[in-house]
Amino acid sequence: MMRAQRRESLVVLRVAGAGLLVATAAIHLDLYLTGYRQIPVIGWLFLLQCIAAFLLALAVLISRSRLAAAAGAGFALATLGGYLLSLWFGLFGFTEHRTTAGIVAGVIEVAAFAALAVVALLPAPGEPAAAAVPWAAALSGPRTWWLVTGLSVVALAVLAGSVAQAGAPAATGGQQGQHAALIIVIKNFRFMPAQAHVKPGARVEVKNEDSLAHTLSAGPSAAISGLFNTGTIGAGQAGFFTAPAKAGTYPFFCKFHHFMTGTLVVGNASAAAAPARASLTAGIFPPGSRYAAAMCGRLPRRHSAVPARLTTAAWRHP
Ligand SMILES: [Cu+2]
Repeated sequence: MMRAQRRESLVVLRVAGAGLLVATAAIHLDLYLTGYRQIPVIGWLFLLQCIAAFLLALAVLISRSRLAAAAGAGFALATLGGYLLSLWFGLFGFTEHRTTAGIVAGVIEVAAFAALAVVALLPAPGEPAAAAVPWAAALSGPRTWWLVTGLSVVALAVLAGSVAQAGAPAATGGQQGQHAALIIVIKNFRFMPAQAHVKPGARVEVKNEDSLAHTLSAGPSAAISGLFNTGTIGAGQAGFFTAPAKAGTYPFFCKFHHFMTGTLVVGNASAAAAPARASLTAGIFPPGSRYAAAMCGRLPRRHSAVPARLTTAAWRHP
């Protein structure tokens, strides 16, 4: 009687654990398809998570081995760990913040871990406790429940604490309705236009058409960071900033996705202001710096940091 009960509960836990793994795969696949595939490295990791979770779920169901269950439990914890790291420090230039999908995935990962850890640690009916896995023997029986429950509670507490600390996308709608001289649209992790021309002190609206939050911030060079910044713009919302009063070329980026970059050209930076801009650029970016190189590579010729006249003069009179 006891044996039949235990066998039944193990089957229920195994199916539940596999189902929860598939659920985490589905969330990652959905996020991948709705935008995360645009993120370098993270996009591939999401796809990899989806494939691995699905294969592990199949292995747990088909092989019924405790090793597969242990691998599934470990993988669920590892996925949670990756999420927490991206919340705390950012991963591969990507910083996650509080989203419903993230919280739901985190809770499901803890549940998948709990179910599969019990399957991995409890000997099947008739199986000797020490079979194949010596350390499992010491953990079988009531200790299993305490261990798994304890770890799950700790994981949930860390998740709750991290999510509470991480910023939620702020609503910036309060500033809407004011006249904007320029609209920059963010879509598919790109600023459009990536090179925007405005008058000094102009008001710029930034529309976020992605399904997750972005910022448009001056930088990443410390010399210009803080010159302008929309703050966090939630999905489908708009943010605003005021262009610098001084003519020049100002790089900007997204604080959550550092690969998202663009340039704000303030004033008539292509003709009269060219020498001024060149000195400004030189001041911001020491010659030979990474960003100076990036700027020269990215900007069209007419926005080159070196004034055209100077270049031709140098060529005519070597
Ligand atoms: Cu972004």
